[in-house]
Amino acid sequence: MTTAINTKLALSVALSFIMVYRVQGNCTGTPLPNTDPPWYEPAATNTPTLNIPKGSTNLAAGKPVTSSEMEPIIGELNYITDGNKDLQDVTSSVELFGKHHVQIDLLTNATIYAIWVWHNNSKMSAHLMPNVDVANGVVIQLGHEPTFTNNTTTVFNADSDNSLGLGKGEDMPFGIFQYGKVIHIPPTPARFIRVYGRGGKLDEATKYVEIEVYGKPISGTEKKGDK
Ligand SMILES: [Ca+2]
Repeated sequence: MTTAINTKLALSVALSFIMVYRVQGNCTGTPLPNTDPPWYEPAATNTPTLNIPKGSTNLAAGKPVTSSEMEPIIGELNYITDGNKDLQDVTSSVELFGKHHVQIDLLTNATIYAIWVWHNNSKMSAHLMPNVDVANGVVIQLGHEPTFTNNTTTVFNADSDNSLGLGKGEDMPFGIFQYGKVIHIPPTPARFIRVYGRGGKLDEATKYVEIEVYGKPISGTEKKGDK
């Protein structure tokens, strides 16, 4: 009888020890590595390097901006090319909702080498920490006419489920932070640039702070604009 009790007691103590060990292991052990592939590209945490031919400039500076949404939720469309990239400044960015595009007329035919896009989140807080919000489904097209009906080139497509109807893309969504996202492209002739969006990780709002388009004008093709 005593032997049976001792055996039972020993088993109980052993079980308790195992339970304590497991609990402690769960609390203080090394976390298991997250093996899920990243679904977005983390934002740059320093100013990115712009690899463009000598003599290239930001051809979008001060150029006219139009959109599929003519009444932004907050801000004015021309904030996208006004040169103000301060994420904390409420007059630096324009907010659009749902599926949309913004379009810049470079007012010249040009050869384009890179596009640099700055987003914010709808709370104006993307300067505090990278990747709190992620730009989803961004598609960038270059074209020669404002309607983008012919001869357009898609140079970036992160719309993985084709929710914008422009075809599925293989590019990654990207984290939002103050240094923006640089997209280098093969030299591409264009006059117009369209940037599509459909919100971010946090909500369906897209907030554009600035879009820069780096290239070289093709001489003799400059047009007069409102600005
Ligand atoms: Ca701006």
